[in-house]
Amino acid sequence: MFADRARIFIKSGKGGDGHVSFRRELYVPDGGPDGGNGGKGGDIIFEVDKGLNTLGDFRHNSKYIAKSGEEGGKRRCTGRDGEDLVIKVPEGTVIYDDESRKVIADMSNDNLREVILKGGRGGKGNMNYATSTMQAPQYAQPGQDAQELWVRLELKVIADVGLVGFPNVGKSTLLSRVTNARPKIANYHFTTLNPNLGVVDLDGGRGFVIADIPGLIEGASEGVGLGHEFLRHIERTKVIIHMVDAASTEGRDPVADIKAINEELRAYNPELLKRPQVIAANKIDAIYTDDETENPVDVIKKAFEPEGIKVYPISAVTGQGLKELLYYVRELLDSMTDEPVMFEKELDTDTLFDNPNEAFYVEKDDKGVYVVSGPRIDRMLGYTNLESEKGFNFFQKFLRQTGILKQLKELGVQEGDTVRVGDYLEFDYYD
Ligand SMILES: Nc1nc2c(ncn2[C@@H]2O[C@H](COP(=O)(O)OP(=O)(O)OP(=O)(O)O)[C@@H](O)[C@H]2O)c(=O)[nH]1
Ligand SMILES: [Mg+2]
Repeated sequence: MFADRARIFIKSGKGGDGHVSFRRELYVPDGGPDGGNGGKGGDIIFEVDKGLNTLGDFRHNSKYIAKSGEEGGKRRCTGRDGEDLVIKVPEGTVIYDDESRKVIADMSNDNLREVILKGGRGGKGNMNYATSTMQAPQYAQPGQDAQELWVRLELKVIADVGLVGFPNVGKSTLLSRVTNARPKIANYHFTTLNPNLGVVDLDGGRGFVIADIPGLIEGASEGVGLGHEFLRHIERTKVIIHMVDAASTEGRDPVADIKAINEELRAYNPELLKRPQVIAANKIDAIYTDDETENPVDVIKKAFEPEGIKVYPISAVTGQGLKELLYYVRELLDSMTDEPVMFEKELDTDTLFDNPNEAFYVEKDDKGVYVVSGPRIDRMLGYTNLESEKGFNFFQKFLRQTGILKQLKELGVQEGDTVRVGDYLEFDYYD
């Protein structure tokens, strides 16, 4: 079944707990602590599968949970890491946070694989906690919590050109005529129920992809007809072919139709109206005029060419005028950047799991080391990969936003002083 939207629950794996145990060997009295570390929980990873073209599978399964890390063992055994869960989606899938509706990731172009939720860090076993004063630590660190989130997936197909217009104006006929696609064509409204994609091959010019979507009608942006549901499929397109029945075979007024559809585009997303548009005045083979009536193509031209929108008279059935239309579309595409249209990340999931109510402490120990610790710090370290540039930037921002930097300064930190964050991370302080 074709589906271009889904709402699913995702959860990473919890970190395995650290273990508490002591060495017990024959002839070795008072063995030291040897409880191993817990394993890391599995990540939730989204990956593009170019063979997929629908989100239909998500209709059957809406919960995706990665494996937890295993508990550490005796004899310094580290628990096994939980397996990552890789969720395959079609190219062009945009992932939104369900609650805020912010974009988490756009799985298209170069972004073919992204970790969306990180598994919890494994807890440290008690082998890590022996000190000169504490020979038999009974404490091991618990594994870090999993992250969980409801997300919305929306497939926004990847096409250069979008084809819009009222039902029955001949959109699918054009697609079938100029591309390899074979969409359903019939003389009734809403023949097309799902978007169709087709590739145009042009002699002497680069080809491009056209998306044909179900017909729009007045009030579509409020849900009339098939609604504006399918407009998401032209959000990535760079040029819009606006098709109209110039012959008024159903008695409609082409100029009023074009205005009505543009109004729906604006209501859905004002950006759509900023895209270059070309009007395809279709069904010219069926236009009958006498001396009294003006040719409807001229009427359309008078109405829209002063606004800079070109009008191409065509017949999708006979093929008349198609070449000129397609070469003009190619020209428009060539005048624009090659940059693919992508949806920018608006929400870093890491920030969702930073809980400002959790405690943290900033203090100076007796050796002059500045120590930053507490549950909020442990949590942050668990989801931040300091080895990546992105993670490191996040870490710096975290230090600033939480007020940790300010507190360090108040305690008198100087350039070159040692700062320890959590149990293990140490660095020299530089402003
Ligand atoms: N005379 C004439 N008829 C056409 C032309 N183009 C399409 N038609 C007819 O118009 C009817 C509708 O064509 P479709 O291509 O299914 O229209 P559509 O815009 O995709 O319609 P929806 O999918 O319902 O929105 C069919 O009967 C076509 O044969 C044309 O250039 N001339
Ligand atoms: Mg159609």
